[in-house]
Amino acid sequence: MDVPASPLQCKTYVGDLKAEGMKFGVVCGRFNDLVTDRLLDGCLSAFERHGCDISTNVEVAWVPGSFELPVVAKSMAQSGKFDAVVCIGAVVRGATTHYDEVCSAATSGILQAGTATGVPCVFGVITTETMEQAQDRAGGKVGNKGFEAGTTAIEMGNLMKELRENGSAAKPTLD
Ligand code: INI
Repeated sequence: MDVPASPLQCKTYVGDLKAEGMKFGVVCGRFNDLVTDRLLDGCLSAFERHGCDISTNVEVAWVPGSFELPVVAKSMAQSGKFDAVVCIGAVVRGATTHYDEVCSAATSGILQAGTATGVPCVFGVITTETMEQAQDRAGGKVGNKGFEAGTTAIEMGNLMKELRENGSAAKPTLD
């Protein structure tokens, strides 16, 4: 990966996209599973494309909806087994009156799971006005946001490892 130029030759860290030997947790919401199934496929193909053996190094947990993603993500992160955790969900405004609550609970909960543990917890939740827009982002005309979430997990997992080994980052908080 190209590393952006650093001013004054600072030490610079960028996570690479090699996933061989890395371990990932994935939490996937069943709500709107026509979409989340496709996002999960995209995420897993990103792991495979970058060298991860998904049959041994990836665990997938299904939850009812996006609201439930954070509790499982935090627990997976605290297990100490994973380099990163990906959260996958699809919140569609057309289908719900509590869109804003579900979005904000998922967003702040996933952020908190990552910052509290030091294990990257990736936001692979798409939030759209319509089901068509959601499908566009799940392998349709706007690409697959699950694939992007997978590559983000690889980059962030490698960055944290590199910072812990050669830079300045704390070990993950496991309790
Ligand atoms: N969960 C979603 O992931 N997407 C949605 O669009 C959605 N809607 O429409 O309500 C949704 N609701 C369920 C929610 O995530 C919880 O599972 C439920 O409230 C139980 O806690």
